[in-house]
Amino acid sequence: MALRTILTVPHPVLKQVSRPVEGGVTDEHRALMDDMLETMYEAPGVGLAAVQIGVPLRIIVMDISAKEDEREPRYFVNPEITWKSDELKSWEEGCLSVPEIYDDVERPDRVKIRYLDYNGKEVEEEADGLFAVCIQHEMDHLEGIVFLDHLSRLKRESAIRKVKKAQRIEAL
Ligand code: K1U
Ligand code: ZN
Repeated sequence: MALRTILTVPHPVLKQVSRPVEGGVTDEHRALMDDMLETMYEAPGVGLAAVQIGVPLRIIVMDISAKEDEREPRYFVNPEITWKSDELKSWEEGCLSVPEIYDDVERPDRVKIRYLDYNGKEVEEEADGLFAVCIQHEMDHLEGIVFLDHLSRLKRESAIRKVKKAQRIEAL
């Protein structure tokens, strides 16, 4: 396993639409998911899309258990949302590609999803709470969308300026 670099806004790769995994989940995809998970835990974060480490494939890893000693990693290959609740909920979101910036985003409260797991098995399940927020946030990444795109232009531009400034200071 290896730690990968997480791209930050406004990196152009974060705007790419990720391509589906074709021909099933292979050892190569599993090695990528292992690296993604290690990178996510180290950051630390609760989710990560492959495009955030510069690989525009429809793969997401997640662990919303919030217990360091009892990890519950989850893997989503080619995820699809098959149903969204009409009820919306606002949640304060963060993003490893937009460090130190948090803001409220309104999304469907519950969603049903279909995906392939780590072993390539098809799974269908319903997500609510942080799981619903996180899977929708990560699936946005697969479409080249970051949570800032749900905010006003003023907030988005201010956030990007802050991230760029922090990077300039870090590089000194
Ligand atoms: O960059 C990402 O896509 C990951 C992001 C996922 C997310 C979190 C909260 C709401 C929506 C989406 C993060 O993990 S941000 C960091 C974070 O939430 C966290 C960090 C340490 C402990 C617990 C949470
Ligand atoms: Zn994110």
